[in-house]
Amino acid sequence: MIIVHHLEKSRSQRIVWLLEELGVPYEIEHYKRDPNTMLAPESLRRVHPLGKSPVITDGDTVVAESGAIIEYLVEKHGGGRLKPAVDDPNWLNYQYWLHYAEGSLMPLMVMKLIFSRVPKAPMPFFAKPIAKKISGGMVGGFVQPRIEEQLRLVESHLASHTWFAGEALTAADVQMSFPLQAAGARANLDALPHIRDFIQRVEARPAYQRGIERTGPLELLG
Ligand SMILES: N[C@@H](CCC(=O)N[C@@H](CS)C(=O)NCC(=O)O)C(=O)O
Repeated sequence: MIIVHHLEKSRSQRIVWLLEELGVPYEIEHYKRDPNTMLAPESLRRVHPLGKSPVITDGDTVVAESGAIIEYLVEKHGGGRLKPAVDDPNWLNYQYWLHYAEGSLMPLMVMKLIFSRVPKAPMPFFAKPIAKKISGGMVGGFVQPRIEEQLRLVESHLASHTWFAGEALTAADVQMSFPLQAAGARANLDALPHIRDFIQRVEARPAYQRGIERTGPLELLG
């Protein structure tokens, strides 16, 4: 039996969605973040040494890293579904977006989250304005313009593709869903209507809804 080790407020939600799309039986082990540090609990390190979510176990096999988990599930349990064949014109799009989500977009989004938390950390009162200035400068001068550039690329791709790899849902959409949902929760998407529509299409899928029933609604770190 596949077990999804699901950390609250995390990107493991999409693995549950993928399993629902594939119709593969699974169980969920729930983990709570430390309320002060927001880090995963130590118990997750007993599953995989990095203690990050998502991680799945399939019998004695442990698979960590969203992209690797998605490829594992699609290859082992997909029976050719949710992935274009290598000679399909959409295969390269599939590969690109599957890797892009965690390789390019998520690191910038995590960077923004971390910098925006710096001024909230405990520190002497006189250090706060300095911390605010440095972290604000990093977000405004470096991170945010790059996130916006990335989102413009995604928007222009979705303007001419229903799903990331063409007209049919693939696992690349599953991988891309989390950063776009996170972007949508933190910014107004009026200027990015194709991203907004993509998120709506994802969240309307019966398989996505079934996943949410088992994990609870998608919540994000503030
Ligand atoms: N690139 C990894 C990132 C994993 C990751 O950082 N997960 C976060 C949750 S969204 C986590 O476990 N954070 C808790 C911690 O670092 O203690 C993946 O996609 O699997």
